Amino acid sequence: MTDDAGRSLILRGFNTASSAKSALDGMPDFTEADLEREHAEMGTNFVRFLISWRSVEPEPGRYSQDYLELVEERVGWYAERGYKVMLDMHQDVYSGAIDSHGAGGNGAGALGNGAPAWATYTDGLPVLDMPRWELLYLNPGVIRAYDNFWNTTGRHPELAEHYALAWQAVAERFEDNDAVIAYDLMNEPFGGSVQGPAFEAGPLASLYQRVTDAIREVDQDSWVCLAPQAIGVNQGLPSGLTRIEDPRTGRPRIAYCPHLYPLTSELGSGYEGVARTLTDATVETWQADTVRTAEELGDVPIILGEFGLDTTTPGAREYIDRVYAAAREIGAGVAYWSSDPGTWGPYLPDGSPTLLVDAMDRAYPRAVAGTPVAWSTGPRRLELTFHPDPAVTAPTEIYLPSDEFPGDVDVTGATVVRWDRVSRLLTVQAPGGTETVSVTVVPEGD
Ligand code: IDC
Repeated sequence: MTDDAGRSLILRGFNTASSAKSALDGMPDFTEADLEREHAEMGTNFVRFLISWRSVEPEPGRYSQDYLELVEERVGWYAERGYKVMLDMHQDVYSGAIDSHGAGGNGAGALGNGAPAWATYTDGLPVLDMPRWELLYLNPGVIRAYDNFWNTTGRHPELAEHYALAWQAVAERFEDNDAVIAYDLMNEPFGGSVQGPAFEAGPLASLYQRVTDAIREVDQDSWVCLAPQAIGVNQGLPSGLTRIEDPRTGRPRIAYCPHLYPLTSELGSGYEGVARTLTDATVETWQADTVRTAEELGDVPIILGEFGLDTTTPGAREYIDRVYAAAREIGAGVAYWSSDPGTWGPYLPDGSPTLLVDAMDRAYPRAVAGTPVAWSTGPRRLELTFHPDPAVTAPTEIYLPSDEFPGDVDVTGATVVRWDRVSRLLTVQAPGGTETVSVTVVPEGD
């Protein structure tokens, strides 16, 4: 993905936040001061910001500008700090109207989140609470709600149309907002009674096409991000998602944004022993499958939309480093799940940091004046190789954390434009021409 100056973006940030799912106003429990702290302590440049269909379209055909106003206000906080935003139409287990009393509950016993109550049809089939939230998907009432949404039942062709038009209302609002660069069309799609490639190449691809077309009627430039079926693909199985046409003029702006949750870590095993071997195998196959699907979709950019774990499990730091390395190798952006306070997140409810803060606060190139070929970081070292794009005049931007780069820096392979020790941003200009550029940054005197 590129910014307005044509630079390739390397995106690092959080999902913000799970707390938005059940909030009355749909907003995450996350203040501008929280963002300020995140920015200062971890140098992130990206957020996967959770929005929901229920908040966008509270009644059929009525799009809440009050809600979009609140989203826009938060987007403004990110924009002020130079972040890029991906709006994620989140859902888990279909809808907040899914509760153990069937559809149409008042939300107090909500088991899911996402779709509005008026778009939730469980047809009276049972829904029972489960020991793990993921198992809620197996409820007959939940499966039926999806079958109605995808119109597998043949009774609700209107729901997909509503979904596409809800997205169009969002895109209309953010079309000229430079910070919002991407739309994640649906969090973790679930096919109800149609599963696997039959679902991904069928109803899911049709919905994605329909939503993409609706977005392009009002927004030509934002990236449209496609997620695969979550079950299986999150755990490293291949996706059967097929290509979506982008009706915009110029190069397509489609991206692929899978998640990664190896079964071993999901079930609470530490990243050690046999579990570590299995997790490594999962990460490797996930990486290869992700690249293959991105090629299938038209050689599109990749964003790892979610990965995360309880940072107190043994080996958590190594696992996090392992996933960032995997993402780096395939040139993928990353949004960690999630910024919510707790042991999965960067801060505990009392505000004290977890090991994630240090794991996240690492050197990375943020915006590259050309096409990145490879980059890597060692302790107190960053190396970046790229093919410069002579049409891009803006400098290459590199983030350097304070613990490894406390003072001045030595740069080889490019000229320093500016090193700002407060924002931790180094900007460099490559020599002119189209020769491959290799930049190395180390602390001065190393
Ligand atoms: C989880 C939240 C948890 C909540 C659950 C259901 O952390 O508090 O009870 O959702 O709403 C995903 C989902 C993401 C999950 C996350 C972690 O996209 O919404 O958040 N996860 O379980 N897929 C795999 C993992």
